[in-house]
Amino acid sequence: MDLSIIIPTYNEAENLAPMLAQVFQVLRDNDIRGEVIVVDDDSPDRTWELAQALVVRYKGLRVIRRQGERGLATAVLAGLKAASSEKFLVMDADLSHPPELIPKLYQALDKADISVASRNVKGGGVRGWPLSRKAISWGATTIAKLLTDVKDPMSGFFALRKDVVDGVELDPTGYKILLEVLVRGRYERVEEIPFVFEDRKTGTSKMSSGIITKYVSHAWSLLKVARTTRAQLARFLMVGGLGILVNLAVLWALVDLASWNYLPAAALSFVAAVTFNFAGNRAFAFRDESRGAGRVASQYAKFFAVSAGSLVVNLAALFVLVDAAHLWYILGQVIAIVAATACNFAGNKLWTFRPAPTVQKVPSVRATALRAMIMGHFHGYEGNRAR
Ligand SMILES: Nc1nc2c(ncn2[C@@H]2O[C@H](COP(=O)(O)OP(=O)(O)OP(=O)(O)O)[C@@H](O)[C@H]2O)c(=O)[nH]1
Ligand SMILES: [Mg+2]
Repeated sequence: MDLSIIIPTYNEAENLAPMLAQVFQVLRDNDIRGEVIVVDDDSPDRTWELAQALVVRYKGLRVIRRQGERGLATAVLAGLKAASSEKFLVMDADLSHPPELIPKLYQALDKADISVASRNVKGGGVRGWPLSRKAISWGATTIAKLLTDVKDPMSGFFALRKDVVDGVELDPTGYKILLEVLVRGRYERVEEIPFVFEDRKTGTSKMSSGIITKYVSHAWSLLKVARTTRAQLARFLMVGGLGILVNLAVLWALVDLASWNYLPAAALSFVAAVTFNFAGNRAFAFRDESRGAGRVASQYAKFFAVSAGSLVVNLAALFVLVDAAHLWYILGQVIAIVAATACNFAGNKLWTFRPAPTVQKVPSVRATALRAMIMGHFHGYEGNRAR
């Protein structure tokens, strides 16, 4: 078996037969040995019954009828679990996704781990969408850009190798399963293949306002774990924002409750905020899971140095902007804060929380041979032979 095609359906009785005819035709024409898994959530229009009736016509058609469960993402996951090949493809049943693209997505997996039918690369697009739908899609994609570099992470038409998701815990509450795979999956290369999304011709849409709120909460849960620098920066800024509150709260408590002078109080509240930011950035922004008191202490020292350095950058920039460039000091301070924050982020990303070197790789045969030759040369004998 070369490819497992997963098609989630809900009330797609009108589309399913022509859709499957096209899919199996494409597989035959391209010599792809494939299975098609229809995952239906007990549709009221009995799509599952129609699918089961078609099993005799199409060898390779399998039907999963889920009862008492509803949801696109969980349906796709159920299909992935049941799939029996090493390569998976996911597509909609409503003929929005042209089956002719299946071979391209499949072949792309020779070089890539994930292939995406993309509306947002040259040659791709959407046809027949009203402006409101385009606006929603644009908003959702903008949020998603924090999470991944893929241009169309909202696509429902994509293929992947099994190892990308094997053993990876996916969160089935999400609606956009590709986005989930892109954030949590294990992969190196993604290829995007342009396609034009056709609006569904028949059947009813499952788009609703509930889907938007669900999407926002899904994106939020992914933002907490995404590995892109943009996501790290977003989390870093959130921690920093809370850090300002910690600073002010400690300052207020020391001055107002403990009657400290405001200057030593400010020094201590700076230390408190840096400590808070350190913990928040380690756990949340950079998700550093390294252990050991020594490592944490050295990270804390580095973090403190970067924070102090950023303060110096802030003051130096402010001085230059106000004194030399004659800017209004408030505007100067805004620019100086941006510069200091950038230094702070870069310093901590590249130095404080730089991932610890992973376990050394097993040396390659060639490297070992080369080393033996060099050592042999130095010691006056050739490799291990003369021993
Ligand atoms: N099994 C299952 N399939 C679903 C569910 N919701 C949607 N689908 C299927 O998932 C695919 C995509 O859903 P669509 O309703 O077409 O979503 P969309 O493409 O964003 O929006 P429209 O094309 O405007 O309806 C279709 O094949 C649906 O039948 C669900 O809860 N369970
Ligand atoms: Mg659709």
